[in-house]
Amino acid sequence: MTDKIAYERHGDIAVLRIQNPPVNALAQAVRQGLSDAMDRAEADTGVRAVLIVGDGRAFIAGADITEFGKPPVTPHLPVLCNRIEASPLLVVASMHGVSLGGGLEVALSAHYRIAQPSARVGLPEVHLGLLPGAGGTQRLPRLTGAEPAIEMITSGRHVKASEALEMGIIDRVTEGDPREVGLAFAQELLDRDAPRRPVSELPGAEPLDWDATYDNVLKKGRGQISPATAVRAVQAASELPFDAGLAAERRMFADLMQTDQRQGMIHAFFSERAVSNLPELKGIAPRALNAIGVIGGGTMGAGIATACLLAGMSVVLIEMSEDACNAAGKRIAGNLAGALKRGKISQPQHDALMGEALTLSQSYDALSDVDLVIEAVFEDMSVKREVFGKLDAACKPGCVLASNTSYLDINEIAAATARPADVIGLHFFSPAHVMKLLEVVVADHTEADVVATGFALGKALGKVSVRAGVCDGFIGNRILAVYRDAANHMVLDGATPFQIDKALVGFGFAMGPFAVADLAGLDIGWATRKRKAPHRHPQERVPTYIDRLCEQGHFGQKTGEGYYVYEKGKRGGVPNPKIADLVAAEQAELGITPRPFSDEEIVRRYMCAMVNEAARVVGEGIARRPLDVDMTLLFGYGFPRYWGGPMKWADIQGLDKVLADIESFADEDAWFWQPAPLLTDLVAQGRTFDDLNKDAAK
Ligand code: HSC
Repeated sequence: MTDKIAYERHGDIAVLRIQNPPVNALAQAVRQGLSDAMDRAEADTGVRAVLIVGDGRAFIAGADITEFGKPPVTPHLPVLCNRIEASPLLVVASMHGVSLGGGLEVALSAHYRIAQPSARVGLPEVHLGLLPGAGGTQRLPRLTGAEPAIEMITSGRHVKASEALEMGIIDRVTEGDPREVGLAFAQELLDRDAPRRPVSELPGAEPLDWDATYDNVLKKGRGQISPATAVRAVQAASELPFDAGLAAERRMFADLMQTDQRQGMIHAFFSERAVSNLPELKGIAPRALNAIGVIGGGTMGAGIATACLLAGMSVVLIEMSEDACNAAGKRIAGNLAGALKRGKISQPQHDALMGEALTLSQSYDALSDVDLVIEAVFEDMSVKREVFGKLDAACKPGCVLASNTSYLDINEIAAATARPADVIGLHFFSPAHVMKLLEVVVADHTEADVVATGFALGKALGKVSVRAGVCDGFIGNRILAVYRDAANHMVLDGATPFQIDKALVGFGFAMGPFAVADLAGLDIGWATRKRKAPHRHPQERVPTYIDRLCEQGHFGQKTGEGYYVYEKGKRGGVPNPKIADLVAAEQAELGITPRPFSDEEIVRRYMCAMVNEAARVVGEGIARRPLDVDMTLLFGYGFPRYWGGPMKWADIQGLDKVLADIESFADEDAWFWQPAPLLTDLVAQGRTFDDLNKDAAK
């Protein structure tokens, strides 16, 4: 027996305690240990029941994800589950913390299940590009019926113990030590001669309209294939005998294991955890974060204030006039009302947040006690510098002074204070109380504990925080500017904005770049074009046809017209017929003969532009690792999770192919398509972006 399972006797009951911290993942040694312990219990004279329980914070968090992609090692989990279920002994699982994926599958192989009230169960394999592969798609529908099982498996959601009880997944919910309540339940079952109750012997699930269910789930997944495949596995649980259903599940699991989507999603899982794990911050304590100041109460400032209030911090928000203070208060109240409606907070919590936790003031003196202040005023260097001068005078020593600028130089902002070591960029994404990404922008003089405080704030607010260096646009907006340019070039050369949007939605983005521009407001891009015009490289191609719309006051969704025309009360828009003429006029002026683009070429050019600029961002140290770029694009820019991020996408395509594409595009526009030195180097060395992630983890 391995040391991952502790075996003990308690009267007629053998207790198998899983000991594989931190979350009892089902690594090979755990599987082997469980299998051996079942053998031992069955050979142990007098044993009539087995209790499986997890030590530490969870029952079992699932199969060991680090083993995926490597050759499978015996005993395989499906075999172990069948072995547990087939035992002549009565098997009971006592669950606490999470029982996820293979963890729930082990529990479903037991004959009875008891759980703590705080326990959660789920089959989240679809979030890894997989489906439950150890009988979950066959056993769960036999307990819950097909529809609830499909909902649970295709969403991957965690189900609370009380709901799992109602659904028939568990038999009892009892508070107490998991070992003790499990023993009492097992003894009770023995005392009343309860029968073994293998789930596999229950009748198969009811029939559904499987094709319609499959189509619905596929559509909802926007190109993600694992949830739709899981529908077919549940179909097998309805139509086939248990063993044949299990074999079908196994085949589908093995097929999904070979997909790019599985690679991308597992990369996303580990990167999401690695992104805020910076070696340079090991052992560095963050500063206090009890009271937060926010300068500016527009959409962004109010969103940041809302996020901080919801995280239990007190907030002092500064605006310039009484009217502006009132407007900011209204925005925050609106945001908090949304949180109340969604059940995130209770009415008394809501009232407390709008009451003593929030101070609205016109005076910087109100900031004298805050621990960290975030400036979210107009994007103008002189305005920002003036604000930071005032913050320097008003805030206590040690207070962290942060700017929410999207692209301005944090070093220049820091220089407006006498304490540049306390200055940092904290770039939130709108709406700040909803969007998950936070770029923590580290300037030349930023102190390490100030960086640690930025990450601590991100964690407290439930954000994915990414370290970025100073440059125009930091990681995300800098890369965005370049792939947007690639899209604009394609419009000049003959693709329509609508075809481009459609092709990118087909790739997995929730929206294409032109629909996003309409949503953000075309005035933003217009202002940026004007700002950049004086410094523009003569070879840069910048279309101006959309400026004609802006000049007429059409700024996208908010005015009802942009690339698309929006009818009041209707979701989404229809292509604006004016665009074709505007583009044609510009093409004529520039002497361009439009050519057709395939959807595949559109995606390829867009992605190559993104990867090339991302490689520059990593090469220059603006992002420390390729995974930092991946997480920025995933959590701030709607990049499809199942590709893992642009760098992972590039690795999957093969960096040599990406480079070859860039070089071929350079035949038409050598200035725009200059290959990033890091990309050229990696191809020359036969290495990948993921190799750089691994180097950084050493
Ligand atoms: C599965 O079960 C497949 C099966 O259906 C079939 C298999 C059949 C195979 C057949 C072959 C023939 N593995 O998130 P945290 C690590 S798929 C390895 O920070 P929290 C995590 O990386 C699996 N490691 O903590 C981190 O490491 P670090 C289905 C795992 O409290 C540490 O644990 N299960 C791991 O915020 C702490 O994690 C899932 O998808 C795993 N399964 O959240 C569950 N799970 O410290 C995935 C965690 O070095 N896990 N780690 O950074 C989670 O959702 C969350 O981690 C928890 C804990 C909610 C468990």
